[in-house]
Amino acid sequence: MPATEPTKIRNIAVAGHRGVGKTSLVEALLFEAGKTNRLGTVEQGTTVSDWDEHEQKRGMSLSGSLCHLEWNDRKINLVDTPGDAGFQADTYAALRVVEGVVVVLSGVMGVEVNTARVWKRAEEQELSRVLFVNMLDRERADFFRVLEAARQQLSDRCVAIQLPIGSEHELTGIVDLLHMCAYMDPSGGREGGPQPIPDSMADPVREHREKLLDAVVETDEELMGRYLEGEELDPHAVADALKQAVTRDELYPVACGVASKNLGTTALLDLLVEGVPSPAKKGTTIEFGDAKQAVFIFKTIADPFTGRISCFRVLSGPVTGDTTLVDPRTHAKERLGQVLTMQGKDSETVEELGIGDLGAVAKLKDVVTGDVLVDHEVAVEPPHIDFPEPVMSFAVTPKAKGDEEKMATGLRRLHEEDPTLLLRRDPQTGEQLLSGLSQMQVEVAVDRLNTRFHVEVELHPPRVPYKETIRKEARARHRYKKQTGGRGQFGDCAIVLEPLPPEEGELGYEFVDKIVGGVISQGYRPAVDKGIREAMEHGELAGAPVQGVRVLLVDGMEHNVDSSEMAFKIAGSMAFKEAYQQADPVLLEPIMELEVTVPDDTVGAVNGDLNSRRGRLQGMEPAGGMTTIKAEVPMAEILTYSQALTSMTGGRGDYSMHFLRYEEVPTHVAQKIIEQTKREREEAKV
Ligand SMILES: Nc1nc2c(ncn2[C@@H]2O[C@H](COP(=O)(O)OP(=O)(O)OP(=O)(O)O)[C@@H](O)[C@H]2O)c(=O)[nH]1
Ligand SMILES: [Mg+2]
Repeated sequence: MPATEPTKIRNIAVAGHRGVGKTSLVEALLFEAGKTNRLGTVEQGTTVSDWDEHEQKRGMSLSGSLCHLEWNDRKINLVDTPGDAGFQADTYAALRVVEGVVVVLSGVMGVEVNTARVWKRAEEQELSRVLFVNMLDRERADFFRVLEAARQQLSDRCVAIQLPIGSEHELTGIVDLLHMCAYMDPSGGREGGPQPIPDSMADPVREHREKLLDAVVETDEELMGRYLEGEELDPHAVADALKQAVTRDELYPVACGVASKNLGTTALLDLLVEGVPSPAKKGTTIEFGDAKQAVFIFKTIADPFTGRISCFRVLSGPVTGDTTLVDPRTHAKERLGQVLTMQGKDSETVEELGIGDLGAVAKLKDVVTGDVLVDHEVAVEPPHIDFPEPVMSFAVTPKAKGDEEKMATGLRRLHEEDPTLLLRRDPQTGEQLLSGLSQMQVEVAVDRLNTRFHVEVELHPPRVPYKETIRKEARARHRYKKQTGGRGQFGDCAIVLEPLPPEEGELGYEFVDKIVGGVISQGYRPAVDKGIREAMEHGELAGAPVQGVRVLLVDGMEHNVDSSEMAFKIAGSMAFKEAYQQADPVLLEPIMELEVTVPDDTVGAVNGDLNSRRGRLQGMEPAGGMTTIKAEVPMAEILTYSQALTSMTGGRGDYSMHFLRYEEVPTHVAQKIIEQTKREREEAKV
C-alpha cells in the first residue's frame, strides 16, 4: 500500500478535562468508521485506546494512544490523550504532531480547568480546534449553557455546527447545521444515514444556522457578497470557507453528541474531513534541515514484551521499513526495521508512511521522546516541548533491602516514557525523591514498578529541606591541642561570623582570610575553611545545612612542630560551632508559590484551609465559574495537599506550585522542629 498523500491525512488530538469521554469518543469514531465491530466501553475495559492494564483498572487514560481510521477517502489519525493533570506530558507531546484538536467538554460540567489549559496550549501551537460537547444524555446536561461558557471562557469565535434534539434522557438525536440533516440516537449501534430534521427543531435550527453562516461568511468576502444577495449557499462552499476559517484559527465549530452511544460521530467525522486542515495545508514547525527522510518521536511505549515502541510523525518522506536513520542528538545510527501503524496496542506493518502521517517503529536503541531522526547528519534543533514542572515529591524506598538498583532502573525506564516523572536524590536529606505532576501519576508509577519491573516500593512524604542561618555577628577562638607521646596536635584560630545577605535570592558562604603578619601560615588557612564547611553541613539547631554566612579568619597561632592541616581543620570546625551558638541562629524553610484553581463555591473553604497551613493569599482571579487563587505557602504545610484539595472540591480543583525562596520559620514552629531533631538525635545515639 503506497503512502497516503498529505492532503488526504487529518491528524487530530482528542483532548480535554479528565473523564469527559475522550476515550469513549475515539472508540465511537473507530466503530462508526468500521475499524471495530463493537463499541467497547471504559467500564468494561474494552476500548481500543485504554488498553493498558492500569488504565483499565483505574477507568481512565494514563497515556496517549494512537489510532487511525478511514472516512470519505481520508485517513484520520487520532491521538487519545489523558485528561488527568498528572499525565499531561503525553498530551503536550501529542499537540506537537497534529494540525487539529477535538476539545471534548462534558455537557454537564462545561469548561473545566484542564479544558482551559489544553485550549491555551493549542492556541500557542496555532492548532485548529473543534469542540465536542459530550454526555448530553446525562442529567443536567445543557448544550447551550456549555456553548455559552465556551464562548465566554475560551473564545467568542466558538459557533455551533450541530444541535441536540431534546435533552438529558429525552435526547433523541442531533442536527448537522452544515449539511442540514439529522442523525438519530443509534443507542450504541452504527449511526443510520442522514434523516430529515424534525419539524420541532425548525426554530432553533433556523437561528443557529444563521449564526453559523454569519460567522463563516464573515471570514470570506466573496461568500459574504453572495450571501447578502440572498443566494442559498451550498454546503460545499460553506464547508470550504469554514475549513479556511478553521485553518486560520478564525472559527471554532462546536459539535455535540453522546460518545457512549455513538451519537454524533458521522457528523463529527464529516467535520474533521471537511473542516480541519491536512498536513499539506498546515505543515509542521519542527526542523529537519534538508533531510529526505525525517521523523519526530512524540511518544515512547516501553512494552515489556515487544520492547520499546516509538511513535513518530513523518516530517520528510516517505519513510519505509529497512531504513537506517541517524539521531543527531546521539550521532547513533538507528535502524527502522518495520514501519507500523498503531491501533491502540495493536500494530500493523505497512510498506511506507508519507509526509505528515503518524506511525510507529519498534526497538530503536537510544531514542527518547522528543528526538528527530534524519537520513543524514544535519544539525537540527529538536523541538522544545515545554513539559510542566513537577509539583509534588515523595520519598521512595524499596520494600526489600537490596532492591535499590532495580528500583532506580525501573524508574529510569518510566521516565523515558514520561519525562515529567523524575527520580533524584535530595543531596540534603539523602532521600530518593520521586516527583511528578500529581499524586495519581506517582502512584501509577509505583504500580508499574511492581507489575513491570517486579519491585515493590513504599512512598513517604519527603523531608523538608530546611536550612539554617545566622542573624548577628559573633566571634570565637578555639585552640585544638593534644600531646600524645611523640608528635602532638596544635591548631588555633579566631574567627568572626557575620550574616551574608542573599545574592539573587541564593544564600551563600564566603571565607575571608584576614590574617596579618602570618600568625598562621598560608598552607593551613584553607584547612580552617574546610573545617568550617564541614561543620556547616549540619547546623546545631536542626541538623540542616547552614548558609548565608561570611567567616573572617582574623587571628590564630601555630606550633612549628605539632601543627598540621588536620589540627587546623578541627580548630576551624570547633570555632565555628562556638561562634554559631552566639550568632542568633535561625531555621529557614522553603516557601512555595501555589496556584490553585477551584470552583467558585469552594473558594471560601480552600482559602480557610490555606490560612490554616500558614499560607498567605496573593491574589484571586475568577473566570467563568472557576477561581484561581495565588498564595505563598511553606512547603512543610503542603506536602500532602492533593487529598485535602480533592475532598474540599469534590475532585474539581487543581493546583501547581514551585519553589519561591527560603524564609525564617516562625518561632513556635521552629521550636517543635528543633525539639524533634533533638529527640531523633538522642534516639540515634541509644
Ligand atoms: N452518559 C454518558 N456517559 C459517557 C459518555 N461518554 C463517556 N461516558 C462515560 O464517562 C466515563 C469517562 O469516559 P472516558 O471515555 O474514559 O473519558 P476520558 O475523557 O477518556 O477520561 P480520561 O482519559 O480519564 O481523561 C466513562 O464511564 C464513560 O462510559 C456520554 O456521552 N454519556
Ligand atoms: Mg481517556
